Amino acid sequence: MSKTSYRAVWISDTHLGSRDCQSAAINSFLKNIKCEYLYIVGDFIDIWQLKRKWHWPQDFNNVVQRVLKKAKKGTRVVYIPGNHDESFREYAGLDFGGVRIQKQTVHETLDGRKLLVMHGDEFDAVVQYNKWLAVLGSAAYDYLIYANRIVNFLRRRLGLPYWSLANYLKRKVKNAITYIHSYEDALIADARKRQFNGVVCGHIHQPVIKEQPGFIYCNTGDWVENCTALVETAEGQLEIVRWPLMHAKDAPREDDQDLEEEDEPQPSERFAEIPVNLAGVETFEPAGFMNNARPR
Ligand SMILES: [Mn+2]
Repeated sequence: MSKTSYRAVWISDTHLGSRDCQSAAINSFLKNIKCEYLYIVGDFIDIWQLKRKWHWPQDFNNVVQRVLKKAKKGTRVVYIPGNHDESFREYAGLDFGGVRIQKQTVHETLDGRKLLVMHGDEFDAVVQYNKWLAVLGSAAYDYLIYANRIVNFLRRRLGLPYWSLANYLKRKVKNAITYIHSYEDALIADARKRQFNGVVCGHIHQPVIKEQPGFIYCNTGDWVENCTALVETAEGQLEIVRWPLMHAKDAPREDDQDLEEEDEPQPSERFAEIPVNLAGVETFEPAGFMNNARPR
């Protein structure tokens, strides 16, 4: 399969570390695209979830590897931490394997528009109707997603396609709609005031492109419910790409073969010659680590 080329790609809210991350879908998406710029717009790794319960299957590693591989092959990768991975904000300005960490950034489109790129949780305090947001970052949202999983397990048994309970509620609950609109308005007002021609954000898991005279608001969506990305095509068009949801169990096994073809040094070669002095260093049982146990 040949890869689709884009000028720029924005993904956010992948929530690696959460059981609800659609890792097969994001892997497949990253495998099948090429881009000059890749922006990871926050909540890439869900540190909140990892602290509660350690969950890190190989599939999550593959997502990280695909990002690093793109950086290695020349894609300019910028990682903007969100609220679920806010500890990375401390490293703003640093480069990790070609991945630049920044709190916010600016993307210039092919036609010269300047877009402010940010996760968007910065506006949690500003938005008045923040009930839904309180839900989004809380245990209640986890229960909602859990209920979503059960509903869809049953639907799959019945041969029905995926259906998002969370999206359904967001559309139906008046508070949620009011919240979403206030959130969008707050970001638009701020970016306009700062003379940007548009804003790209994530955070509320609502993929959308809204055009106003002289301004564009883009929300990349997420990889928990929607499996969406924002792209700038080679011609400079901004579009939302909806990737088909793939259940990890059904995803083809050979899907990750391409990652294993890398001529990376084997771990034994890489670490063999490094002299280590473990004096004063707290060590842990390697067996526990190998079993994917939660690090202390
Ligand atoms: Mn967020």
